[in-house]
Amino acid sequence: MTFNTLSFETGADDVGLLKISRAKALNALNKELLDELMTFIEKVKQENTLRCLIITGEGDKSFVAGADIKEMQNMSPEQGKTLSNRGQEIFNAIEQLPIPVIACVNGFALGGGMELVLACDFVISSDKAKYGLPEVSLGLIPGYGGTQRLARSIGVHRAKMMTFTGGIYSAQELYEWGLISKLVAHDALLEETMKTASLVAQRAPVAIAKAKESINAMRDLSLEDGLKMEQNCFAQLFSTEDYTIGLDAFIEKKKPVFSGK
Ligand code: DAK
Repeated sequence: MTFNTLSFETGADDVGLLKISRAKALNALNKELLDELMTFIEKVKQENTLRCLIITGEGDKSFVAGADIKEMQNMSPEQGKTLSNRGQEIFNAIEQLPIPVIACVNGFALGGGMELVLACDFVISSDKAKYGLPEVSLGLIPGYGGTQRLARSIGVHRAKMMTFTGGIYSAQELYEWGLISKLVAHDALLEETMKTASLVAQRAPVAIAKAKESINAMRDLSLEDGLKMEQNCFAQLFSTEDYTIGLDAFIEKKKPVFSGK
């Protein structure tokens, strides 16, 4: 896959590394980038060869500095709605991928960049990264899911503080508030993220997909319905090849090599 605004490589254990690559604009999400991101996510889903996907930003300074502000000038409410719809569609597709997606946050994660982080399954962050939703400084609000996903991640009151101040918050704060799963020294970020991704990639893929489906559904279900959903996902795994491989390997004291079936 070749793109103008993304770069991609596959490494050991079928871990994919996607870099958002518009370094001259601090990796801001313009239309071309959003279109390429959607194409990329659709291909990942269709080809079904990756075991884990890492998303990071090119360069040393920025993950994604938001939606491209220069492209958002002079828009009508209809155009705003179309843009918001497109961004939400792409971030939903990331959230619903059957493989784990790790945000590897190497610098500024602002506006749409913070919303991209929120669509990922978990977050490994440089201790130098900075987070924020500055949209209200531009007379806007987050339009790619930020008003919905942030509160579900760090709680309503902190989400409102971040959104209403439009301020920039440190990685340490976001770690304490639970958004960041692992906080690492800036220079060790990629190596640490690769290690975690590699661990995830060696686990049973269908089991991970079912765990992701069940955890994601938790937000919209009562505990009772969520527990039923968990039961169904759990039960379905007993018909997989990986279940046999996993249990046999444990009993034979071997390392399981999962087939993903
Ligand atoms: N868009 C376009 N270009 C950007 C950009 C952005 N978000 N962020 C940075 N750049 C560009 C700068 O214009 C500059 O380009 P040149 O002037 O060199 O051509 C280059 O990147 C380097 O940036 P700086 O020179 O500003 O670098 P500094 O280190 O001085 O500052 C900064 C870094 C991240 C603090 C600063 O660049 C900054 O404040 N950037 C804007 C951050 C921001 O406000 N992000 C949120 C964008 S708003 C919606 C849908 C979506 C959204 C809202 C509504 N609906 C449809 C309703 C989402 C909105 C956003 O994400």
